[in-house]
Amino acid sequence: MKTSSLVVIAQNFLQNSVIEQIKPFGNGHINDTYLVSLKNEKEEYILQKINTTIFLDAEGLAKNHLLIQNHLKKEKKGAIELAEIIPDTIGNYIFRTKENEAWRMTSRIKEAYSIDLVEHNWQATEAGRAYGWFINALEGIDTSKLSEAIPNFHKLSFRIDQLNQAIDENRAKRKEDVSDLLDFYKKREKQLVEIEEHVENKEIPIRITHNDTKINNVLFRNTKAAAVIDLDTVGPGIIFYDFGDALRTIANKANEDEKDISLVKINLDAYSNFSKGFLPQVKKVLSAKEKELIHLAPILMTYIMGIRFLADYLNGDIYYKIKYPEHNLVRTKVQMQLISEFEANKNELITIIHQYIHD
Ligand code: ADP
Ligand code: GN1
Ligand code: MG
Repeated sequence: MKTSSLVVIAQNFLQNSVIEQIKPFGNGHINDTYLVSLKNEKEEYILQKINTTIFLDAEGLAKNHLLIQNHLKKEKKGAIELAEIIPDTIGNYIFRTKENEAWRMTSRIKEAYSIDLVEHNWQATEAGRAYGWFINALEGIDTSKLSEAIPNFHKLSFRIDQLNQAIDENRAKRKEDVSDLLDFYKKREKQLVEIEEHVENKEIPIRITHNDTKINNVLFRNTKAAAVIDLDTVGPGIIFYDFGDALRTIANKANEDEKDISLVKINLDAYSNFSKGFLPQVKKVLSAKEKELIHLAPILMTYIMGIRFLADYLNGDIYYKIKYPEHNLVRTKVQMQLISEFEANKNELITIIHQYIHD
């Protein structure tokens, strides 16, 4: 994108400021994110082009953001920040260009940074504290006012249907490369889909959850979690989604897209430290069924992401941003290996979790 047109777009939100620089920022897979700095002003801003093939209702996202922002202002303890959404000149929270692109601006969380890999135990504990705080803080929000950005987002049976469709269509003619992966995922399908039955019969309750708790959606300041960002998917969900998806990136010693699969190893210390930060905050609300099955949450979420990357590879890379043709294949292989690691350490992981959910 040309900087000149970015400046024009940014100026719609910051009419009284002189823009000094706009540069690409962060490692998100969905939206286009830019950091905006100003002349003679310390405040910085985040400008994002919303991916409207994925998020069909950008204005709905902004409404959700405002609702969450206003609700959390009342929540004092924990002091985890959110990025404030900023209106444009005429008071809209989404600026539409002539081409109907959807842009939004938020405040940059001051002196904060994100990480893609956990290197210190405190990072895992702090991420757990932040995401656990977030779930508690969302309690009491009027759910009828919160629109579901992507329906069935973490519904496994829906994701399996999408994978099956991708296999049938074989659009990118890649099916033959992935038969081992398909066997691996097929074998685990039944046990994980059973979790849905417990949701349907309400043994596992629906709450408001973040639904995209990878490690780079927590921002740190010095050695503390400062903010939870990327609120696009906040909506109805189960605690397993947030606990599990966070551990998918936190308890992996390698990156989500590590090409050397031998480096994909479980980080037990990070698993334990995240659990220590997260579980004590939610244990009082966990049902008996949740306590019984929560150790499956990291496998469930790693599985869901694994088959989503795989389906996207089969579809010819139409959903996630990729940097090279095999990127989604690498990502799904990493998820597969991490699931094997979780399985191989099952008893130890259950022991860790029990330590934090039982008195
Ligand atoms: P995506 O949906 O594409 O993942 P995010 O909203 O997560 O987009 O933003 C991508 C990255 O940009 C984040 O991982 C983070 O590093 C950075 N970022 C986004 N918003 C902020 C913010 N308000 N303050 C500081 N950094 C941010
Ligand atoms: C996407 O937006 P980002 O990069 O934080 C995806 C998540 C996946 C993640 C995998 C809306 O998250 O569901 O877990 O990539 N978000 C959407 O890295 O699909
Ligand atoms: Mg993100």
